[in-house]
Amino acid sequence: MRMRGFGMGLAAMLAVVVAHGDDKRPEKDSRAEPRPNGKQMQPASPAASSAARVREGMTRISAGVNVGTDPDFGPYSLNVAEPFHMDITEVTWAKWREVRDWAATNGYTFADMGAGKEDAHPVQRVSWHECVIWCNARSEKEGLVPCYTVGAVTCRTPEEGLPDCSFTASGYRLPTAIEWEYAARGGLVSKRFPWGDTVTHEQANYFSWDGYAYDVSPTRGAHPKYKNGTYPYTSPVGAFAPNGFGLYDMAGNVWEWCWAPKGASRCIRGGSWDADAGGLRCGYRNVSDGPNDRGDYGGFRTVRRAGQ
Ligand SMILES: [Ca+2]
Repeated sequence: MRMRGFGMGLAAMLAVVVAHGDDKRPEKDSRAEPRPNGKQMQPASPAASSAARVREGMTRISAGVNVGTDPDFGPYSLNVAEPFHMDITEVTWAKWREVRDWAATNGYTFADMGAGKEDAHPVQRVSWHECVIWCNARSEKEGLVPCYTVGAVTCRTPEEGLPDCSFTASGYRLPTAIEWEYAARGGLVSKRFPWGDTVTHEQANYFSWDGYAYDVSPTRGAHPKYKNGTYPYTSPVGAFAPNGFGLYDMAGNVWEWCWAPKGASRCIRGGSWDADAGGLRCGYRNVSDGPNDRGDYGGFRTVRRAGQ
């Protein structure tokens, strides 16, 4: 498993995962639960009735259940009880700076400036804690109610401690791991990737090698279209075909942080330009307990409660 850049804590975690086989899940989830009523998932699709309330750059993900058997991780059950809106792309470097610059004059602080190759490429080198704070800043900037609080006070700096999340607030937040995977699968059931069971450089920005039978790319190594520029070899967001929900880069480009409450393991999902095909799988969870871990390979996208 080729993954780098999220600090010693994550490196140690990964070492354990690799030692026991890279298909072992480091945390429990709802997999292997009985299939509710024996029903298959109802494919989600944009709801025309609420389309007007979906903000630019987001799409509506309908509530539903995706139940199946992953080729590598086995039985799973992803139950999304409430519809939500999700950024169709990773947060870009330009969007990150726009909100961060506003935040800097409105009571927010960040431990690091983050980074990005170009405006339309994803932001990278952002920690989980900074992404949470950025979500709050984006909410306030757009007149929405921030989701994250520390002691009932809006979280605006890393020094305030780990936040709680209000899932009923109107603002932006990180997706839960269940929401992220449900969205990544894009309505397909029991598939390894958002589009099917094999991967090539035609479908995603990642590091290809012959270590996995399902990596059938005729080109190997870093993506040939994006490795000739300057480091890092990210691609502009949305450079590959979207999945069935209209979401781009749910596999590859940059890893994406997911929400986790205090005491739970945080995870980043979907692989990156430097990760191999194993990291790109919908069911793979890359775990990091450090809220301030950061790497050149990690970014995020946001979600909102639907109907706000
Ligand atoms: Ca991604």
